[in-house]
Parts: sequence; structure tokens; C-alpha cells
Amino acid sequence: MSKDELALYTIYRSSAAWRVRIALNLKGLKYESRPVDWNGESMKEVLSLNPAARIPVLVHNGKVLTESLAIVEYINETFPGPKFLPTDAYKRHQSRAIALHIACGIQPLQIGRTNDKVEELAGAGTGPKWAAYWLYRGIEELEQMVAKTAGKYAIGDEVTIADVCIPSILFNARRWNADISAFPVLLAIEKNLSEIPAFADAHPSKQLDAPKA
Ligand SMILES: N[C@@H](CCC(=O)N[C@@H](CS)C(=O)NCC(=O)O)C(=O)O
Repeated sequence: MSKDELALYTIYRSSAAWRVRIALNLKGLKYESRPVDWNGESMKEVLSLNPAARIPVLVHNGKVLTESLAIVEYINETFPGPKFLPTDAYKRHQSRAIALHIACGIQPLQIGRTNDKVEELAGAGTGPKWAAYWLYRGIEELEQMVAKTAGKYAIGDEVTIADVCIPSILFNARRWNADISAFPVLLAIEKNLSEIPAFADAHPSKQLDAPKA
């Protein structure tokens, strides 16, 4: 048996959990998937582990890890296998800048708690419009960023932490009806990533708690 015990508190369409699933898969790590029900008992367990009440939480040999990008970097440093951060300092910066643009500049503006508060303050139906606006705007900026750096993937032809963040934000854009059809660089990167098993297996549709088709 492996000395590494890994358990991931996840929700199939959580974009932040999706990033961690990709990182675990890229390293070829086996982990126990613990799907969380927002309104159920499992959420109490998450709260006891993460005071910020957010998914994902990864438990590695009893150590509790929160914040998806910090978890991805921990996985990168702790386990053998492919590295998600380029050895070149400038490329490493670029990959982190793209990851942070997505994880801090776009994603928090369209999560459940944000949309719910917008609805509460601005009225019924405003949450989805808010989410679509910020997704479109952030992804339009992202397209310009990757147009300067991309090869097959976001930073040239190596898979980096930037790529770990791209599929879920495009998925969320479609979910909230933001039209991303005019962003060819991102769409090509998304297609190339979808051909990598570690990315394909992390897709929401492949998760234990995904709705049955
Ligand atoms: N910065 C956190 C964000 C985590 C996050 O926003 N998770 C979402 C699911 S994708 C969540 O737990 N949302 C709870 C809410 O909307 O209240 C991370 O990257 O781990």
C-alpha cells in the first residue's frame, strides 16, 4: 500500500476542486474522492477542516490543505512526476500570472455566494447576468494574455499551472451563458488539454457525484 493517503473533498463542478483533480492526475496519484453535499452533513466536515467553508480541501496523511493553487503547488513540490511550474523564472511568472488572473480575477466573482448576494441586493435574475458579465470580461482579457504566451498549451508546449486553471473557467462561462466563441487561442488550448488523460479524467462528467445522464 502507498504510504501516501490522499482524500479530496470535492464537488463535481467546483472549478477549484477541478484544478486539484488535474494536478493529482498529472502526478498519477490515487486519491479518495469525497463528494460534498452543500446542504448536507458532509459540509459540516468541510467546515471543521476549512473555516472559509470552501471546496476543495485535500487531506494528505492527516495534513489539511486548502486553497486550490496552494494545493497545486504543494502537490507539485511533494510528489515525483511532471512539474507544473517551468524552470525558467520568467515563464514561471507567466504561468502563475495566468493562473492568478483566473483564480483571483475571475472565478471568485461568479461563485454561488457572490451570485446569491448580488441577487439579494440587486434583485431576482441579476446573479446570472453578473456572472456572465465578469466571465466574459475576464476571459476576453485572458485570451489576450495567452495570445502572447501560448504554443500547444498556455505557456508554449509544456503543461503548467496556467493550464490547470483554464478548462474550468471556460466550462463556467458556458454554464452562465457567456459567449466565448470569439476566443480561438483559448479554445485551441482547451481542445489540446482535453486530449491529455489527466485532464479528461478530471472533467465534472467523470466524477462520482456528477448527475447521471
Ligand atoms: N480561492 C479558493 C476558492 C474556492 C471556491 O471558491 N470554491 C467554491 C467552489 S468552486 C466554493 O466553495 N464556493 C462556496 C460558495 O460559493 O460559497 C480556492 O481556489 O480554493
